[in-house]
Amino acid sequence: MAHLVPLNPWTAQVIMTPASAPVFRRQSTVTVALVNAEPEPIAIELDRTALVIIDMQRDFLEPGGFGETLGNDVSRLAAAVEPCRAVLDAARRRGMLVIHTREGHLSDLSDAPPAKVERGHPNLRIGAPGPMGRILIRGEPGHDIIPALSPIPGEPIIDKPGKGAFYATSLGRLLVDKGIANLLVCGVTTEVCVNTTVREANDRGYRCIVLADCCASYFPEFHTAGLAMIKAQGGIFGWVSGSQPVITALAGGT
Ligand code: C5J
Repeated sequence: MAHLVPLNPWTAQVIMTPASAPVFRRQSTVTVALVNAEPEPIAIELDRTALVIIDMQRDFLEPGGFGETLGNDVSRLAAAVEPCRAVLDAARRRGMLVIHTREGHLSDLSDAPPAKVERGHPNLRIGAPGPMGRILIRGEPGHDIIPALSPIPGEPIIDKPGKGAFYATSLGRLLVDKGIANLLVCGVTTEVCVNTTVREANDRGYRCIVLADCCASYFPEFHTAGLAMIKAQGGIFGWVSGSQPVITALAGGT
């Protein structure tokens, strides 16, 4: 069903996609989609939106990596992979900027603060040898993004030494250069690197939409709380949606 609704400054053209997600077009080439989210739906300019996939690395999702050395059940993160892949496919179809991040350190640990390295069992610390190479070290097999979500040529990969993707990286510059205003955020873990990145992005003025089923935690209660903290108080750090509303929004207006 298509309606003509006068929207100022948008044009009168409103297209209802099959899933009833309205897509508004402005007279320029800007396309705006309404994403169903909490605490409320949010309209985003798709051309000014990037998908950011946080740390979907073997070190966090597979046995023998950093996550497991910290005593976690890594199988808890598996549920996020398929929804994340579906959103990644939709973003690629749309031609949207897709950014992958990886947490990890230089092989000489010069970018790893002792306060971070010293935690955990001495034989299993960052830089120690493990079944997927040295733990959380760039270039080692465990540092790779899992095959299901492998970056393709042209998709930036941000290597970060911290939990937040802005700290000591080129992410901020990249987003400014690409004119990005909104971030669709997926990845692991919800309460650590996803939350830290969203908070950093929020302070820098980005609208962040976190896709709940595309994120996961070793602690289900932290996943729930992590999302609740983002969307509380009128969306104090951002919005929370899911893979399906975002896939619908990305499919609209083509
Ligand atoms: C953690 C991350 N949990 N990517 N890193 O240490 O969330």
